[in-house]
Amino acid sequence: MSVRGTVVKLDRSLPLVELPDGSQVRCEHATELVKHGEQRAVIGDAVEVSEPDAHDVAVIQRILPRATQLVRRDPKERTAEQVMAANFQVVFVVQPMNRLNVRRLERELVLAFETGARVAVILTKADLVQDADRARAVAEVAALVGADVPVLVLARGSDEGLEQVRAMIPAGATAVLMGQSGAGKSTLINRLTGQDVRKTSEVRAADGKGRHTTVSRAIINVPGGGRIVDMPGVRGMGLWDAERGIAAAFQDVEQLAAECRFRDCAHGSEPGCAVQAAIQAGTLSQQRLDSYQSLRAELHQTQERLRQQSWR
Ligand SMILES: Nc1nc2c(ncn2[C@@H]2O[C@H](COP(=O)(O)OP(=O)(O)O)[C@@H](O)[C@H]2O)c(=O)[nH]1
Ligand SMILES: [Mg+2]
Ligand SMILES: [Zn+2]
Repeated sequence: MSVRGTVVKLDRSLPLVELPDGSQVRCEHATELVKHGEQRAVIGDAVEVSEPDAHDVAVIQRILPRATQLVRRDPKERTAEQVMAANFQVVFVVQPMNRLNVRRLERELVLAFETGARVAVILTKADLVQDADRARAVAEVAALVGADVPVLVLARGSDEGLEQVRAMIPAGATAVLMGQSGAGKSTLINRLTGQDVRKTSEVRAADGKGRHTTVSRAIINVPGGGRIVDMPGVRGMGLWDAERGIAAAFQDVEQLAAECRFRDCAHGSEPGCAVQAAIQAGTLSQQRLDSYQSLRAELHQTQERLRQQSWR
């Protein structure tokens, strides 16, 4: 006998799986799953588990196909992917407005778009910047993400933005929070739940980074709404399979590139390069082209390593 469940918590001990009756059980992986190349359940996975044993531990027999997944390159291994979360409908990319990092945002957007889920950007800490800087940051990000991606703003001491976040996580939906430590992810979850369900940490003044207080990944219920996943400890965000993500995050560049005279234009000094023409005209920044090309190069490198590995 087995039952369906959802992985709702991952920490240093066994995955916690929520069963249809609402109870939760610690689970081990069936040896068949782990034997052939580390098939482990991730947060959000739908799984089939056996009845718990006398020690209240059940066994994950099967991981069901994932509707969506967030994947990065395994930071410890150059040619392995790492799935970080599964079966969510929304990805929130969170950045603090007082330390907006556009290059990082571009990378996060590639990873977010690659999932195929809806994407929104949340700019936190609006209370820490002047109104003019705030308007500039929102405009800059809105231009970067395009019209289809909402840009929401959060500030301490104000409820603005919070309802918009809530509206994107209706009952039945699951959202994933992506963003550097210190960005305000745990704070947002606490505000959504009205409880201190996640530990927050002071950021270091020097670099604005938070200490990693939370090590567990968990799905948290939003009262009156859906669920949200806090993903702490995400330092490296290397690209794995990200063709679609890059295409979505850099639509502007790719649209221009489609108009270059040569199909394989490197957007350098080729004649008839629409990308260079846009840079000359000031409608595309050199920095954005640089990001695009370096993310593509990173992806290419990963694919190349994978090819070499499978050759051996
Ligand atoms: N001023 C201000 N501080 C914030 C805001 N959101 C989060 N913080 C602070 O930023 C620090 C890091 O927040 P935390 O939620 O732990 O970030 P996380 O690492 O992304 O989970 C904490 O000291 C929070 O109190 C905000 O909107 N305004
Ligand atoms: Mg946190
Ligand atoms: Zn070109």
